[in-house]
Amino acid sequence: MSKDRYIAAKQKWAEKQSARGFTPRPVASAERLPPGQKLTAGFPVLDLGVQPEISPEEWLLKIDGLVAQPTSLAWAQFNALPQVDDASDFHCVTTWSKYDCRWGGVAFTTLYEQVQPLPEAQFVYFTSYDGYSTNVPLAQCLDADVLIATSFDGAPLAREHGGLARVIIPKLYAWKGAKFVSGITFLAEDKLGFWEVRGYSNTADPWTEDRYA
Ligand SMILES: Nc1nc2c(c(=O)[nH]1)N[C@H]1C(S)=C(S)[C@@H](COP(=O)(O)O)O[C@H]1N2
Ligand SMILES: [Mo]
Repeated sequence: MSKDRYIAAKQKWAEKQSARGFTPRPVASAERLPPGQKLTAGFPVLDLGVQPEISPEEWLLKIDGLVAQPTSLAWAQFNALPQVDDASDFHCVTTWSKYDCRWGGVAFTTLYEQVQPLPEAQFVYFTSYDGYSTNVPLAQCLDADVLIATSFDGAPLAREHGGLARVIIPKLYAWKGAKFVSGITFLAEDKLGFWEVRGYSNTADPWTEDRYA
């Protein structure tokens, strides 16, 4: 990411913070819609053809790999962690974008602090109840807008959109956010996920149309 883009992204984050509790400010679409994207009013569903039904009783989020305190969080334990809200834009590589998605859940950094990754941990590998996986450099997971979301628009996250819990990483194409998330593994070396081994870009920056490798 260029320095200018990095600064613009941070500035957008700061503006969002100051707008918390209010309707997000309208932003000119020329500055807001990444190149090659079209705005959608609806909310398309993309999955692998299965939407696993995991009850709150059986749901577990396993966090392991290069961490001092590996853990498996049950649904009640997960929901007892500090909760955050964030509104962000959502960009799918298939060229649709959705503005002002209001997510609620647990910040990635909260989990990070809990498991205490070792210094060697540089990459994160997410796994899901439907067999999906995706990978993201750890540094990109530590922005405050990266969430494990359990609500959308103030209601529990629908199963079709990844409930009980899904990962949201607003600055990357949406395939980098695992729906139905079941595991978070901290690694020293990068490990390609489901779409990354099938030719999707490993870096997935919507602003540079970094779609396919
Ligand atoms: N577990 C899982 N997560 C996934 C996917 C999937 O097939 N399985 N698809 C990805 C893709 S390509 C996109 S665009 C978004 C779609 O999220 P949505 O169905 O809520 O729009 O989820 C991402 N996360
Ligand atoms: Mo996608």
